[in-house]
Amino acid sequence: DTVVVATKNAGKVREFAHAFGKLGMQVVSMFDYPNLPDVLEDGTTFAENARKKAKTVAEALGLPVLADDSGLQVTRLGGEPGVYSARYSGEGATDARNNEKLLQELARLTAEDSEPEQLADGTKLLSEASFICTLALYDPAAEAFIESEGLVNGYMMDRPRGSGGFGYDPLFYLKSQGRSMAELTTEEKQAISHRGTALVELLKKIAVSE
Ligand code: ITT
Repeated sequence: DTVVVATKNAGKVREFAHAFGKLGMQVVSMFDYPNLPDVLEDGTTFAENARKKAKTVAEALGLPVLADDSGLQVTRLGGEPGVYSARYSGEGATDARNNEKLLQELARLTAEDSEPEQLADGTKLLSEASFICTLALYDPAAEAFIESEGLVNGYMMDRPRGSGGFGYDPLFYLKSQGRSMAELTTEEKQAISHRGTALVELLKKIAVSE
């Protein structure tokens, strides 16, 4: 009834706790295992990093462990920040600094684009973008992975909107919702997000493998 998630990201913990809570399961995270060493995320793909986090922690604990590697890809920034999403603003990166850095990069795009698409309130949509989430579940007894991926498409805005979610959510606009990702409830975000989609996919694969 307990799922170990190899994450130190409080936003991810909240979303996994919400999703697994609905299935009657509890989530424990790396906040509950403060003595485990950090996993160096040096992979070149989301999948590689997710596998590395899941396997390292699963072998340390001797339990099956789920890991999430995710990020934002901005089309007009050549897919950046991508696998560097968490470290976009450099040493000591925080969500706030990463968003600040992204807004600076987007401001450059505004200068290039004289007629960006605008919302009714004047917010500019500066680039297409996607959130991507790769999940890896590693079972050390079986020495086997189950993996899944989810993606959601949207647009980068020139100013933040909303206070929900985490990370880059306040800058990510969803035309289908007429709102930013940070203006959705956890439940609404789960229904459409990269993480929600990846989780549904993973649960299907687990059901098939059992
Ligand atoms: P763990 O590795 O401990 O899980 P992390 O924050 O380092 O935590 P990642 O390496 O996967 O996680 O980096 C993900 C980055 O992408 C991070 O900057 C997040 O803020 C951002 N991100 C991921 N999912 C997001 C979401 O649903 N909404 C907004 N930003 C998200």
